[in-house]
Amino acid sequence: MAQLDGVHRAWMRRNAWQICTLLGMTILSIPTTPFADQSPGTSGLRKRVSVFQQSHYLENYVQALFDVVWGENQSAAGQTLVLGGDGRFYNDVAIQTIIKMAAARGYARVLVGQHGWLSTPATSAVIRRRGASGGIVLSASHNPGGPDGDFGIKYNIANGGSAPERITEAVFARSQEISSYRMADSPDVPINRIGQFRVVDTAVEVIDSVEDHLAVLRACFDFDAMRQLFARGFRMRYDAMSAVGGPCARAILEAELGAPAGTVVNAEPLPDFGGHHPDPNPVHAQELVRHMMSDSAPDLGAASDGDADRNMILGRGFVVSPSDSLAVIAAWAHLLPGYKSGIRGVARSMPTSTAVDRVAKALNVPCFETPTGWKFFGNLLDAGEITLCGEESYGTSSDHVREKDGLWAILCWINLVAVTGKSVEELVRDLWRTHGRCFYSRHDYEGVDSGVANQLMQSLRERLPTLAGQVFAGRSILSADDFAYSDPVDGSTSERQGIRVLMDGARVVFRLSGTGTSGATLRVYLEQFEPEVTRHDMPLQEALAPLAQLAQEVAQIHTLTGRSAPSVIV
Ligand code: G16
Repeated sequence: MAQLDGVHRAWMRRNAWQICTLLGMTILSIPTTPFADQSPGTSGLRKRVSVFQQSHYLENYVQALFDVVWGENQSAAGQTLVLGGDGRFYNDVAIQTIIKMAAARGYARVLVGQHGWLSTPATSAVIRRRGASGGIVLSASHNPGGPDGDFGIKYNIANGGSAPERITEAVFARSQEISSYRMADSPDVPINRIGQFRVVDTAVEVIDSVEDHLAVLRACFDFDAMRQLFARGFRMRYDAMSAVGGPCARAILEAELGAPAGTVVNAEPLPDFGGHHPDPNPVHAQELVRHMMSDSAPDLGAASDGDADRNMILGRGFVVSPSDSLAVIAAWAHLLPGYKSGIRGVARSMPTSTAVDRVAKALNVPCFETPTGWKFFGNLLDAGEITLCGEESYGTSSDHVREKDGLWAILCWINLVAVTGKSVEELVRDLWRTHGRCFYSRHDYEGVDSGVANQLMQSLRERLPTLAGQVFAGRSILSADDFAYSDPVDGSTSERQGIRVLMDGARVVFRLSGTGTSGATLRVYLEQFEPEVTRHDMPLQEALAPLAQLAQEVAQIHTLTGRSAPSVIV
């Protein structure tokens, strides 16, 4: 190589994998047949671990992905891939497979998080800071892990955000026709230590899994104010749920901000999340909720999920709904250093409550309503249309990365407590007092037979034109539709994104989850607006009981599924 001129060197790099194949060196071409079930859901391909453990299953998907991103038989010469996951069972095996496939594809560099760990927001931060062409996140997010749990794979593009539907759909289409995949025949890379390695012509760099993320977060917040807050005796508990958020939370909260050791609990990432269901909501983070409701509760409670992009916030004896959390952050963002010149706009997923809409209106900034799925925020963020976005499913973030970011949201709250002098509960009550309270809850009917769930949605769709004017559970329906979204930036459209039933000051939304791995989950989202302060203390489910009854009747849930009550209420 040393004797070759630049043109030849570039040609050799571009064609590295073909050359290796020709010379019978280290690239294997392995015959395979398609798997029919590789269609991705709301956020990547998620399946049981046992499904991913089938021979060729992961390899087929990665080959299809590379074929779509680079073109069939085209090399990724000169490109950088970021690779990591939430540390769940099978993460380590999948990482080695993907490193070898990336080498076979001719990537110049693969940046792997140490131990194979990179949270979803950290992956986004690494892609953006290091100019990578994309990244692979190995995670099934909040789904349980372990040999009997779930596994998942998701591709993020050069802006650091999840691949849009046109890419994920193309990957599925390609996965249905592939007949072989290529991978380097090389030993495993020791990913537990930071260092540089080589696989064929690819430089594999094992990087610190929190450094880039931390650097990005530092630019958003007033670390001095937060340090002083902890020094004054402010106390919190952060439950990392034995998932990948632990190391970063410790590095920031305990090492940088001076929170006492032990502030972060369940901080060690474990392949089975220590048996936890790593979903930060009052149902699955019960231990934290109990602690926050007890006499020894600290000032703030927080939790994040498997890949640390979701978050839950609690005050002392007080649960903050994710929709309210987004609205509070939007209302006070100008007090945070990264947003001191104000926010350009906000976005929320359609089923998320309209609390943030009211704040946006008061701030005179636009508020966008997108389908469920973080990927729909990407264009709006890139185009500078919005600064903040969030979802009812415990996701909140800003334009500092292109993913939701659990730790970012938690730091927002700590920083806001520090600079306003208000408690978590006071911040939320201020929101309600100023803008009215959106009583909001999601009722999930899990494990419904897929055929029955689809029939229920179909039946609702067919009855849509007749619903307006009808009365259910004593409430008159004003209008009903099937949410469709037209992306204002690229004009792409997404239809059939959920049934909206509107009443005066209230709303019920029906949709099927796109992240489950067995059966179907019917999600019913209930929202009741209450401007009257004296009624803000009504127990949440009591305030929403009439809407829950209406939802049952409109969608004939009991008749069609046999379920008279949801299995999970968040
Ligand atoms: C994913 C998506 C979110 C979505 C959530 C729930 O989150 O990124 O945008 O709100 O799933 O989706 P569904 O209601 O279809 O189950 P995560 O944290 O699982 O990646």
